[in-house]
Amino acid sequence: MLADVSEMEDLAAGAHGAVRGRLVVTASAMFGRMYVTPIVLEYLRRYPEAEVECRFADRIINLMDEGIDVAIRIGQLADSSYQAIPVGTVRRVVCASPSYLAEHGAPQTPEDLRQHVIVSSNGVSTSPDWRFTKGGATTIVRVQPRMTVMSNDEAIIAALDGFGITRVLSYMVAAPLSDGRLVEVLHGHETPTLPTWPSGSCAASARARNEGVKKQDYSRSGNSPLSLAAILIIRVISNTGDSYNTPPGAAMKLYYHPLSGHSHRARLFLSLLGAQHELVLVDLKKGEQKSPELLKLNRFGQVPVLQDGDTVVSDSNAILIYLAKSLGRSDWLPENPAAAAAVQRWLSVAAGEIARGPAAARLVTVFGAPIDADDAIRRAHAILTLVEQELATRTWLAADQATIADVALYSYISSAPEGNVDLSAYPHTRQWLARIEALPGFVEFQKTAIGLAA
Ligand SMILES: N[C@@H](CCC(=O)N[C@@H](CS)C(=O)NCC(=O)O)C(=O)O
Repeated sequence: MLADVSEMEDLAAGAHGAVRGRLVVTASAMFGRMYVTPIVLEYLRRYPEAEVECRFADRIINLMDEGIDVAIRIGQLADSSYQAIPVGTVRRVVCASPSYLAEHGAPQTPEDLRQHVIVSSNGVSTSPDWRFTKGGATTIVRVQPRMTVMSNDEAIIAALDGFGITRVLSYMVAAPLSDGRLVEVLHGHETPTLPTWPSGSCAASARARNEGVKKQDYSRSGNSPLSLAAILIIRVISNTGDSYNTPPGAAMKLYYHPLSGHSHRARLFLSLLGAQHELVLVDLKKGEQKSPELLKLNRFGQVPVLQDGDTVVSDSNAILIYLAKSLGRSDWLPENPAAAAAVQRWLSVAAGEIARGPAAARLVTVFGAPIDADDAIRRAHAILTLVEQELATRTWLAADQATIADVALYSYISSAPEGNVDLSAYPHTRQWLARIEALPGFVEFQKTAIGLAA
């Protein structure tokens, strides 16, 4: 694939000719910054006599009038004098932070948006009408924004801050959606997709002639608008296609709740693996885990549930096993019988002593569960004493490196103080928690200021 890309780039740039002259490139502000700038920099480094002017802005630019040679356009094209190749689609995404959703609940229907705090970005559209389709039917909701901003960056900052719900384009929030800082809402209510096109102008060759570049040189040089457009097309597809162009439903989905430690266990592992996934919020307070849709996925009526294409896996430890096996990560789940047994030993502890100890104690304080708190706290200290003894002589629970055993125990031990389980007598365990938190890709378990954590 890489060889193909390089060959096509050579072809596009005219492998044997000098590449010189100036090209004017336009794209929307965020797309330009995220995807086009790195490619332009590489192009300029590769061809020292080429110049590129980048005009990245969230406004309608008339390509002819403003002398644009190469444009990356998202949306329908009007200019027929430009040669354009669609490279994919982006979606509008309605999203909010887990903290906003924990406080306000998630909208279930587009109409529910009227009861929510809306942050509207004029960067995506100035219309107050948000359009959704479900089963062929279109719903248009007129939103009443509490905050209106000019650019998408500001809308995303407000959403990340937990202020409200916003609507932006999928590529703009691909990273916070995949690492869980934002969560998409209104699944099943699709927003219209928009095509993405890089295009090159034929008019640019006339302009190049006016600037004294001989046509012959120009065509030999390879520095035609189409050459950069071709490179952009190739790179946009090969480098970034997945991050903004993933069709809805293609990524793994984790049905979860931000205050569920079992959900965090699965989410933490997805993040440590760097596995692309979508988080689907299941509102436990509203009992959504018992809805027919969720019961179809997991008849136990609980989160987390992982959906990977046709494969559905419920139970947090089962999800850890599935991910490690399906992604071939024997570093996290060793193949060797004794090492695999050592990992399983701790998965059993996670589903047994940990669930009945620190997890149960926290259920009392965070969810008001009718459980004997003293008994749960006593059980928590019993297992923490064993874990502490184990970690006094080793860095990780089951092997010389972190394994899914460590992932399985992390969430409920780190949040134990929320259930009035004091961790101060367990220094080795606290150092182990810090080691997990320092792992690349670590994602925090949402804290609740309750119990000893208040
Ligand atoms: N063994 C399951 C336990 C999952 C579990 O207890 N999930 C809780 C949230 S932490 C849940 O969905 N509770 C809601 C219910 O049972 O109705 C696992 O490891 O995933």
